[in-house]
Amino acid sequence: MNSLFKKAYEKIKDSKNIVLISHINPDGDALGSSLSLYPILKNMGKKVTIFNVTQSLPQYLDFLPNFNKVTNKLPKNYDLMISFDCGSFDRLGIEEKPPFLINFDHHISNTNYGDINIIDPKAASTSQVVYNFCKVNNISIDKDSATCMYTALVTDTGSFQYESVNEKVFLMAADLVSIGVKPDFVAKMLFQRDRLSRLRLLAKAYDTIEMCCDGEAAFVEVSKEMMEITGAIKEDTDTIVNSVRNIASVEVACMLREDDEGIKISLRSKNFADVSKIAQKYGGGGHIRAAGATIKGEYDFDKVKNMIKDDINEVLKEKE
Ligand SMILES: [Mn+2]
Repeated sequence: MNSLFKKAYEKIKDSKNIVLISHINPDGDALGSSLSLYPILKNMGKKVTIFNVTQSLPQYLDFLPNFNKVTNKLPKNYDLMISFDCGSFDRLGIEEKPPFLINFDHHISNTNYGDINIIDPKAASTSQVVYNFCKVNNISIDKDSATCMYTALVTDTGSFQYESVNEKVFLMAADLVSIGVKPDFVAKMLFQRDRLSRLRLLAKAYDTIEMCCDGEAAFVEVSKEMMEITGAIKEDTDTIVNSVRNIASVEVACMLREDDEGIKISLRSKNFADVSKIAQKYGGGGHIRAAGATIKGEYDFDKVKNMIKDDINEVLKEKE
């Protein structure tokens, strides 16, 4: 890993015009880790574009330093692209292969689509991979970068609750706080700026919770109609599946959401089930405890539930 970090740094030093890119519909880790490198590369005198193909970026992340510099226009001439938190090339949402690509990620399912692939599935967030990259290369991290890295860490660990959280995660967080990150500020920005439309949507969605597999699994639905009635937006659906996973007896939670392409399934598990297996079966991906896929074609909620129920039963057998 250290030699890859050094190789990547040499490539960055040799480049002039750099594009930082993260996956479509970015989360806190995708945007946070890409934004964290921006001040560092600017300091090195590079021309930097922060690109994301998504039309409307998640508002809850608008406090991240340099958030307003994210653009969905790719520059014509650039010599290096660096991708963050993106498991496969198609999730970047660009057509042409970049001249050179460095791929920073922590998804075990990463397809190694870059010229340099720095994938650490043990990392709690991609921002931890970027942090390690900085440490190995003695790159100093300023407060803006630290705030982005910290936010990415908080969001990707469910506020330091997941199994990925270990001593290294807290040491990184402590180091970032010593640089000037204010954890209460980040927490207020992330969790205390809720929208009424989101709460209204939660009420409707929770009403659809259906238990199955002897209480070890649960489904929850989000229809287009619910979204319209409540005025909710897509990011309002983000935490629903986690809340369903939080039911005491539940090992696997599955949210089904209607969108233009079909029915999107989001899966979570608590202790042992590998839900990435289910997501992969339907062309998606993710982590052992959090994964997703889109089921295209003529499906309704009940059809998808019946299909997924068998898959859930399979992964529930993994116990012991
Ligand atoms: Mn991530």
